Amino acid sequence: MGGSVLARLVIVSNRVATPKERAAKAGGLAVALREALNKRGGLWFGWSGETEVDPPAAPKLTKSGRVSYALLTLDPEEQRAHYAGYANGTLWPLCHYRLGALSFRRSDWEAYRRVNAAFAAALMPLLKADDIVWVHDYHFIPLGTELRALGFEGRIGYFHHIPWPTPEVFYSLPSHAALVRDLSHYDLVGLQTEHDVRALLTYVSAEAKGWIGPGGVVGMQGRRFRVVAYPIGIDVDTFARDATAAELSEDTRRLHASLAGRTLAIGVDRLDYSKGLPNKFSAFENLLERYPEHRSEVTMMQIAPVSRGEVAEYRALRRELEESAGAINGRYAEFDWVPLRYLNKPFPRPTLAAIYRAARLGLVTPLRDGMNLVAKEYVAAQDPKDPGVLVLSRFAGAADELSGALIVNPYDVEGMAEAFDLALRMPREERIARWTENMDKVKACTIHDWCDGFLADLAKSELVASDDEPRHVHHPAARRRSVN
Ligand code: ADQ
Repeated sequence: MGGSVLARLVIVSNRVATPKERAAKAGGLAVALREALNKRGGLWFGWSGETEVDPPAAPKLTKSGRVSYALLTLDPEEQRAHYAGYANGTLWPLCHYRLGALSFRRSDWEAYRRVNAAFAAALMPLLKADDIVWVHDYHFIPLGTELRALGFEGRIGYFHHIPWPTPEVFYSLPSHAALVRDLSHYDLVGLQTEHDVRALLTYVSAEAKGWIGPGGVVGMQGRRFRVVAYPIGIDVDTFARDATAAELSEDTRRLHASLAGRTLAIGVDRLDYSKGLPNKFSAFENLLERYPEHRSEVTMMQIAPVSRGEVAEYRALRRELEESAGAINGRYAEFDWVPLRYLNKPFPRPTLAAIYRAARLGLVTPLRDGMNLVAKEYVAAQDPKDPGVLVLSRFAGAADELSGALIVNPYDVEGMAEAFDLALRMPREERIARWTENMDKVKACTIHDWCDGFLADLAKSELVASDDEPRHVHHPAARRRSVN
């Protein structure tokens, strides 16, 4: 039953990178998805970024080359309840193990489902029977269910960009059973790491009384699907090229002039509580306190563009960080040295590449992260002859691959300060050995491999049965598919 790789691709994601978005601004993921769509011809469907009372039920259609775009406008209250409410007020903290920040309102959950139903109803008339549909992220977990209810029988895959929590955490969500039932309507569910896969499969067997076959095949409540880890990567060649080109750039010249020979430690994270920024600031302060030899010698730069400013937790975090940065600088700054540079704005990707390359330390210390692309970008941007050291939280998905990093526990502020000190003193041979180990991993799984791997597996998956009968594990096609 294997599908043709040439079937048209339909991508669904909350934000759509339309051609208007300048190439320098678009992230690696947007570029890779656009490439996949260009290769096969396709449709990119999502939210228009706009709200309007009584919005039209049909999306706005545009086309550029082989790619069509369909953008749906939402009612403002529905959009708030879907995005700030259930997606970012409930699912985001849940999946990042932050039960203290989790808020659950039935009205948000109902709006989340209604918005998914509206997206499915708007997409359905645009679909052809043999399209391959690839749904991205936690805003759209029920989309597969809704498309099936409208009669779509083609292949649908779902990729979850954030962690999948272990069952004990997941049970805190009142709607946990419905969400996993939603996953069962996809043919393929992709997660970032084997740890995430284990977490979901443990839930499936313990709570949903499903069976697990080889190759991540799952049978549950009359449906069958696969759960597989596809660690996301970056566009390593473009990033490394940008970083090399950046050596001669005006950005690099200005940066070095401002450092006046001091060592740079860099952090780049969306301003999000999952990224562990207060702990990172405290660890830097602890470094200056316990290792005075680094005072006036190291400058830390934290780039943290503001994100989800409409959610209360994010506004509180911003205030906390402003206070903390002010306190650290007030305590340690000299008339010619500011220890912590804290910036809230986004930068073009070539500028980011230049900053990564100039930094002797890359500080990636989230409390929890699906993968963390910054860790991989930092590695790709280094000068092979004189690379910097990556300090990486064990709770980032990237820690599974980047064994050459100094792995830290972000809850252990003093331990992190010790790792920063070790990194600052690390001899060049050890830096090269660790970087080589990391760079091999980054090259082994690029964003293109990730995209092609997921789509090849989705194209191979057996079409979903329209009835609810469980198909047997011993079905010959099932056996063929489960060997991989
Ligand atoms: P994010 O939580 O956004 O992604 P991350 O993987 O680090 O986290 O990706 C952030 C991207 O934004 C990086 O490419 C980075 O370069 C870029 N970026 C950050 N700050 C920037 C700035 N100031 N200017 C320009 N660009 C900036 C979610 C999950 C992650 C997962 C990704 C991909 O939370 O765990 O790795 O999706 O699946």
